[in-house]
Amino acid sequence: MSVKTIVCFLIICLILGFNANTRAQSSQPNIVFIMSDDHGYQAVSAYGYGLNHTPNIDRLAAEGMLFNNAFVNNSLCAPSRASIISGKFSNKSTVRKIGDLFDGSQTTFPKQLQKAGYQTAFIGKWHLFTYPTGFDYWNMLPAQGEYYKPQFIRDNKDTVQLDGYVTNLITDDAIRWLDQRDKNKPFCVLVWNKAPHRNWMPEVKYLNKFDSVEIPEPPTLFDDYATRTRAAHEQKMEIGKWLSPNYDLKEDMYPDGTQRYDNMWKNIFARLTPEEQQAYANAYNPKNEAFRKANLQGDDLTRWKYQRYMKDYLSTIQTVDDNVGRLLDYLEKNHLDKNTIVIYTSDQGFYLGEHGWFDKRFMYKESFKTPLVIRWPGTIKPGSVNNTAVMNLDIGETLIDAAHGDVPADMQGQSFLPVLKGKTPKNWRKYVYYHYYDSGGEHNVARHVGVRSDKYKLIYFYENKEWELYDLQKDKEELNNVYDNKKYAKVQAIMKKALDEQMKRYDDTLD
Ligand code: SGN
Ligand code: CA
Repeated sequence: MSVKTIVCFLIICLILGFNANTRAQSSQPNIVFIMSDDHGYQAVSAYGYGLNHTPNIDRLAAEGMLFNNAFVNNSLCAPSRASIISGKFSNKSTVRKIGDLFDGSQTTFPKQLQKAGYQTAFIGKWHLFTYPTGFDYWNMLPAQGEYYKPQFIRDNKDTVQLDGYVTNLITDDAIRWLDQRDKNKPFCVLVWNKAPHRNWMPEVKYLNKFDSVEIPEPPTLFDDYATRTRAAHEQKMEIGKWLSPNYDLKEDMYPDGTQRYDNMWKNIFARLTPEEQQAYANAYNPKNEAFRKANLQGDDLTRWKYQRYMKDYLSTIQTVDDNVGRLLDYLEKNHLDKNTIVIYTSDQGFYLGEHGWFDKRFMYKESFKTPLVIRWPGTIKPGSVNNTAVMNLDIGETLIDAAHGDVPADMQGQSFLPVLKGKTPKNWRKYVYYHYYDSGGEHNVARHVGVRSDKYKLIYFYENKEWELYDLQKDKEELNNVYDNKKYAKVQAIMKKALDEQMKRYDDTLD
């Protein structure tokens, strides 16, 4: 063989090898899907609200795409999760309300990824009341899970209780699984946090994180719901009225246990080690002492509660962000970052004092819209900001699409892979359909359906037979209900027709 032949042969090998490599690199990306519980977009600093600083989630946004219009179909934990996993609206996902049993025999996106050759894992808060299916490995929190010394149910159904703080433990296990996975297969790992869900228990190191700052109040903290229908007046989620002194606001580390929330707090506090309890007492007692002395009343008291609520809530997010950073570092150190899609989102948005509220459930923007940030080097242009109306139930189809798997016919979302590539398809949805089914109960939010277009939002509280219509361009805070306003007669008719069409399309009814 001449030298020339050998050189040619080597070059051909190199080209073939390079091609095989790039094929392997780009054809089936790995997936790290991080989701938190009740993380409002206002508390992701990349969204620009100035409440806190989340450098690691922001890094994903800087290197990937931030979605300004990501919505959920039903702003409650279990229903949203069921829709994400199954790619279906609540009437088809089998979970309309918390406590409904998720039918794990249905088609789901993790199962489709498995069929496409992926190894899949689930770690963290599941909350679907049947065991996960479609995962090669799972390790879930029972029900809502606990912040401190949490129990986990492993995929062999054993329950173990671990010392430590839940957000760190979930990521520890995700990293452990990543380390021992089959390195010849693409992977998809769901890392689903409990934080920042109520009752907002910060990690000890962040107990004093926001002591010296004043969290800016939203302009609607003292909303009077002037133009709204009954539902907004009758809810039970006002910060001033419905947050409990100990369980929520940590006003007393050692309550006497006579109230329901006292007992809940006592049980939770008992999970902390003596050192952690001492750290909590040290952090809160002086502030609580000053609070008692001030003897605040009325709006001043609400303002204080807002500060306490927000500081605890934001502190729990600090640990979430740290753990996003740990996962990103892991990917980089293991040379996985280039060929891995990383998603950060929440099961729904959350009220951070807007309209005077905590919690979610309503189709108003703070709980309807959810944070969504996706990084995928080589496919998503770094620093992209996207305004396409995407939904929680699109994520699964998008991932199947990215993995070259088969999208099952019964999934009802739309793959937004083209959007990630910078092009929104012409036939993209014009309306986002919403249905909240869980009436009464803890926060007393009436059932409602609705549609949102780029310009308007129509909501029908069907238990009350009352309608609301918002002009989203003129009324960004959705404060002025223009339903039955003559000027909007045409819009009203169009939106009502759209609602009918959406209900028919998704085979949904008002029951
Ligand atoms: C618990 C909370 C509620 C919350 C629901 C649903 N109360 O019941 O405030 O709305 O979870 O949250 S608590 O007193 O038990 O903390 S969800 O994220 O699971 O939908
Ligand atoms: Ca939730």
